[in-house]
Amino acid sequence: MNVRSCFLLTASVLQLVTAEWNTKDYMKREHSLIRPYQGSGMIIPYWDFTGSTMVTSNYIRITPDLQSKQGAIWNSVMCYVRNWELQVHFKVHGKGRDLFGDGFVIWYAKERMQSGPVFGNKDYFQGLAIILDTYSNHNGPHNHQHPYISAMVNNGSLHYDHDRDGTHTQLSGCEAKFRNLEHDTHIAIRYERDTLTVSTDFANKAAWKECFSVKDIKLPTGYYFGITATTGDLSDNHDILSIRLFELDLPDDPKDQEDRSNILPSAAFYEAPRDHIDDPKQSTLSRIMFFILMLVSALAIIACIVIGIMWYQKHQENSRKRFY
Ligand SMILES: [Ca+2]
Repeated sequence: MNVRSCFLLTASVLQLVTAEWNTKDYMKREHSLIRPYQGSGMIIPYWDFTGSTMVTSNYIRITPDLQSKQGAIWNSVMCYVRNWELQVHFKVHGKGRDLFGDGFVIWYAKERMQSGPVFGNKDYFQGLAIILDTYSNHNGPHNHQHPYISAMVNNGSLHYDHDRDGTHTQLSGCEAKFRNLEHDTHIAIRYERDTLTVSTDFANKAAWKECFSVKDIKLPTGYYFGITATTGDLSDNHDILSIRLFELDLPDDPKDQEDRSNILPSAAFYEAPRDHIDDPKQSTLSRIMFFILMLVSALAIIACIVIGIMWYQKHQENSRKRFY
């Protein structure tokens, strides 16, 4: 047994001892990505990659630490697991000490391999996005620091607003310093009986810390897992070391039998307070109403003054007539 295999064995024993998740949870190989990544040649079983993505024997680099890069890796098998936990081992690192970006997103989406403006994926997507945003685009008053982890559920009608860092469409979020760390960084996305819980292990403690939890999230079955990342003027290496999907071992519940293949993704609760963008029609309408009201008031005041002056002049004339 060489040093490396001894280390790996120790690491897996440690993982078994320290793991918080149910050991009966079953890892689904067809939705997971673990070393060695490659099958024969450049093919990764069950996964496709695009853009700047580069596969090495130790990690999958979605973007290098260079400007204007965009990459993606997508699972090629639709997921029909109803209650699951996705664990991603990643590393975001780069030369930049104060300036870096843009971040990466872990997706559970209807459509795959469609590049676009949302961290390398299409906008108006259908599904769930767990956004690990390292760069703050928001110039207005901040309610959080970056890097920031947030969740967005979209039925295809919502736009991800980069200029506001998606704050008005986020379900919840937490600040998280996961960049340029020496130790391993992990994130767990758990979807159990319509509750979405995001936890992190960034403190090198081999224990999960809850970032946020949101109830009443309805996600269809038959979507794809994927990870996309982008760099712009600022950059970072966005590396993925492993992706593990576990089917949760839960007590039987008849609700799990309900057909979820044709529903639209939905969320019952959105985060408050958050930055709102008013509906432009309403805003224009209220501005017009306000203007009309002001105009009517001004006209009424002018009319009163004119009538007053006329009455005064008439009164003066009458007085003069009386005296002369
Ligand atoms: Ca951002």
